[in-house]
Amino acid sequence: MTEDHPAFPPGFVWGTATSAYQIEGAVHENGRGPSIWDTFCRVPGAVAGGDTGDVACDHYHRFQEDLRLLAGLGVGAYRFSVAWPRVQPDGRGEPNAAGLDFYKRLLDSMRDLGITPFVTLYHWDLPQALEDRGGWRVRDTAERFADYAGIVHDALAGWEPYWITLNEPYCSSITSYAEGRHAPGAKEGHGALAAAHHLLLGHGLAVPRLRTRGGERVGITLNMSPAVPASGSPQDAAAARRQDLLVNRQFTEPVFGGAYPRDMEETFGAITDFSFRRDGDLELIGAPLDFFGLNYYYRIHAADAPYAEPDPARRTAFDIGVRHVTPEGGVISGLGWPVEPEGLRQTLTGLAARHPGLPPVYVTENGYGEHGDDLDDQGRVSYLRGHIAAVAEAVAAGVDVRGYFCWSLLDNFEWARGYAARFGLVHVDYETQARTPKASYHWLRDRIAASGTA
Ligand code: IFM
Repeated sequence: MTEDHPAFPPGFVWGTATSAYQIEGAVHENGRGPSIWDTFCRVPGAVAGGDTGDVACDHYHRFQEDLRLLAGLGVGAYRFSVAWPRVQPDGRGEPNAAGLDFYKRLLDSMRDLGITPFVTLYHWDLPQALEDRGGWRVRDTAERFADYAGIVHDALAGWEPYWITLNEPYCSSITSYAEGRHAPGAKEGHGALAAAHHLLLGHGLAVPRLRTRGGERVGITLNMSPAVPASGSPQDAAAARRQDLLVNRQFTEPVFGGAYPRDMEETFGAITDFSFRRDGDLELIGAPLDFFGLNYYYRIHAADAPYAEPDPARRTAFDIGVRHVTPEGGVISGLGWPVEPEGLRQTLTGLAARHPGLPPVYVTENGYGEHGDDLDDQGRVSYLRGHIAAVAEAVAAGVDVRGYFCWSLLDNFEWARGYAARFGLVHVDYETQARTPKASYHWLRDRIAASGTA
């Protein structure tokens, strides 16, 4: 085993990941309804450059070309998401057959190429009609999500995908309903924590709908950022623990431990009475899964800081008295994120130690963001090299990691950062929609070929 070619078990899956709103475009085609992101993109100042997902990478019309790029990379799997507003334009009721057809065509082509689908059911594009009725703040949305999951399962199960219920519920609750940076742009305390709970409940209600045939593989994807105290002070240690609760444990503990962490009350008790929790919810949320999807990008170096809102009862759920500190002397990505592959190994080994019943893990996202059009993206190559080595170290330490998906196949709509931030292995010229593989594409292709896992 060399640094460049650390060992992976036979059958280890290599893939790339994307999501519907970030690449598809075609927002008005074949009966698709509006999502909260269509609405949010129209709010002045919400998205850099006033960008929208209206056209994005035009993947809806160019998916065959994109699948050829995937095949050229030599991956065995592709993770994409289904757009709920294509399937149920109002988020409820009869399915829109034309919306489902797109995914059937995509899956047919993937089958021809021998690429295994990992299908995410919710990657943040909530139908606007459901937001108008309260969005994830209300319990009904969890029920609607389970219905939608059942519809997609019945339509697409024949292609035998791996099912991922949610992508990063932290972002679709805290970033979206507390921090206000993502759609629908709310800044709330109780509402954001209710959203987090209802997302997890939606996951729990969806799992049995995805297991009607037997043999299905069902999981969830959480984003995790280990929280490191910025100094040796007890104040910073406490800040790191609050940060860890907000981003990580609020989600991992109910899913893998069947209970919310005890410090939820202490940290959030002033902004919510947790009345959105009901008997039986945790049994649903904590039901066994077939795999866990981990998205890892960076560690958070947390320092104790004054709360933005002095009145505890008026705080948002994001306001936990923590300041994120950039570590001195370290490598920083083009988006200002610390590049610390050790954090990925730490997350994997830590999870396995804390949850002995942890199912097999797939790293369902990991990637490097930057600005600009550089095709010789050596920063990304270096990031991928380090993080893939970190996965190999976790495997060597005994963690059952079965796959690695790079975010992302293509440059795409990076949410509030718009198109200026690029994560792709393949460059997209948004004027012409020309795709050009970057140095990282060629590096990863060679890395996969050298792994001997196919
Ligand atoms: O682009 C996002 C993706 O949608 C979810 N995970 C993080 C990526 C990079 O920010």
